[in-house]
Amino acid sequence: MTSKHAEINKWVKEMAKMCHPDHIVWIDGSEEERIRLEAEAFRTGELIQLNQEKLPGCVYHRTSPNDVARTEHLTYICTKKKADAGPNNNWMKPSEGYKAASEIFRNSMVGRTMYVIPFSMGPVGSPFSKIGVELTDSIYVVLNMRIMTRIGASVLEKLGKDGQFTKGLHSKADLDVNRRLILHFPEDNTIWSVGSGYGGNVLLGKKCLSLRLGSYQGYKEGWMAEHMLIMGIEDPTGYIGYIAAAFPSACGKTNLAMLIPPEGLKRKGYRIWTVGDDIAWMRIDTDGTLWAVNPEAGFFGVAPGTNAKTNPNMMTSIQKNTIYTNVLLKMDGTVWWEGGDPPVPSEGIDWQGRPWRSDLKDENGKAVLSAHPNSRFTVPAGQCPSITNRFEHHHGVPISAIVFGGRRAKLAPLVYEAFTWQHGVYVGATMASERTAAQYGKQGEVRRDPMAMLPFCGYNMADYFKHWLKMGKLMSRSPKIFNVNWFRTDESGDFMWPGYGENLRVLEWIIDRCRYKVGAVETPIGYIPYTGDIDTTGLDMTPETIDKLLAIDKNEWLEEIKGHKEFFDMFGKRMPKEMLNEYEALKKRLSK
Ligand code: GTP
Ligand code: SPV
Ligand code: MN
Repeated sequence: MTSKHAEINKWVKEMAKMCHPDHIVWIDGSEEERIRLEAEAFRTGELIQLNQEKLPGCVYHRTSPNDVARTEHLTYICTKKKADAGPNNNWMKPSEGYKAASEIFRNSMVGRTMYVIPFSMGPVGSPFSKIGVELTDSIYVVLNMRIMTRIGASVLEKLGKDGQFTKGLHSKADLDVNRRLILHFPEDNTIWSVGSGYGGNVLLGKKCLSLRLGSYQGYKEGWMAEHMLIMGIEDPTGYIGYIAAAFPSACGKTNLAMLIPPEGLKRKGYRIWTVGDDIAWMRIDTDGTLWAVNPEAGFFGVAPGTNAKTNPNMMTSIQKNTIYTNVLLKMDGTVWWEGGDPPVPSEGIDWQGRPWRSDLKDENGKAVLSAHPNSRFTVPAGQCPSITNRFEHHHGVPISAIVFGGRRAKLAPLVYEAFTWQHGVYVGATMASERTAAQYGKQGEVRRDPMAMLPFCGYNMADYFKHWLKMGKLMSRSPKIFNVNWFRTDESGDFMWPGYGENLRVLEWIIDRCRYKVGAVETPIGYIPYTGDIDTTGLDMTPETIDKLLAIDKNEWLEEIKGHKEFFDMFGKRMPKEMLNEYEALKKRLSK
């Protein structure tokens, strides 16, 4: 089979000439096709079928042990000019990138099948959607793309004879970390990923297209591609306020997006609607306000820590039609992970395929993990009980508040509100968070991660800040901007805030601020709540603890902002002067 689209046909032929697959299969997205591909993957061991009585439609996959998270040091932006990629990205010249990767792609698919996956980010045919075609030698990738995006015949139909599309090429090659490259060519609308089989590296619609190429296109075309969840908060009057929130990888987006209100707030009449858990595309609509869509069709969520208490909606979602990656495989053909629902299984096969027992200790006497800390599940968004009925709507939802946040054991208060849009951009631009298992590198180390986009901004971040400032000016009414921190710890290192569903108590304040229903205390870093304005009904928490959660230590902040300046200085003259002005103003407020 080929398509009606001459450019696609020609490109598939060229890529096949380089990779040399035995067969080429065009993916149509049908149920029959899913069953056929799964059966083949069961035969080869690429997938294991799970207990179909307990987990109908669910399958299991292990990645190679050296291939369990995004590899940012092997991820490149290939633009003609180095300065266009910026100091925030690894850079290669496009010609060098193509050359280095071709050497790994060459003959990488001998003995394998190349699957051609036409996919749409956003509903097929919606004016705000983007189409891509991913070529891959992995059935696991095909089946994940089937859940995470809209794939198949309808997408090709939409492209017609000459529609625009992103060219994505992926091969597992030999899964050698020394022969792995994740390359983006924004100027060619092309992605080449080789040598990996891990989600964020290989599901090219997600981080590669929707964020790295997307952010670049948004900059050129006047919209925004962000690493944000989108959720609706329905208040007791039936009004739904929508927020978009950017937290770095594994910092709580999925959990927040589908939280279940704590008893007291539920009784008040609060209800949550999930729009997205990882990516937001936002644009200014004809009414002059900011609207957001989730371009994805599924969730690729972190397993550890997910249980019926922390995230009941997700536990309900993942009982069927789910792909589990790098979790514990139990003897009864079901799955488990650290922080999963009790009871802890006594034995199973761990994420590396080794026998595991709950009393197993490593050489240092520490419990051996059954699941990798970045183990994940892939699940259709439609299975989430709180999914919004606006999911397929091309307008998406109007955004009242933008929320930034990260993991900060110290310093950052539970919540604060920026004074203005420009100040809010500064708050986002100076975000920092402790590194998590979602990326390689030293865990727990605090690093700057502006707008949670450091690994995903496909162009010079100074230009990205400029773009944010400009978008604010173009809006007739811009969302208010907030910062939250669920991860502040006390003297003994325990989280002071209960988190998860209880986070709604903070969102209630945020929405009330957006509707001018509640006052606030002015501090040097922004507005914070009056202690009594955070509803703690039913929480075992004293006003003193709330005060501690909201405390701002001027000296610690003066120390912190030295890092802001250092970060900005990396961008030299390209850094917008508004950001430097905000820095000076903050310094002055803190020194008073
Ligand atoms: P990516 O998919 O990597 O972009 O991550 P994410 O931001 O969607 O993170 P996710 O919601 O999956 O949470 C990651 C980890 O943080 C999980 O282990 C959660 O259990 C934990 N977590 C989420 N929300 C909270 C919270 O409010 N408090 C605490 N203490 N932990 C949380
Ligand atoms: C993240 O790391 O931010 C994720 C998972 O959402 S991945 O798709 O692997 O990037
Ligand atoms: Mn993410």
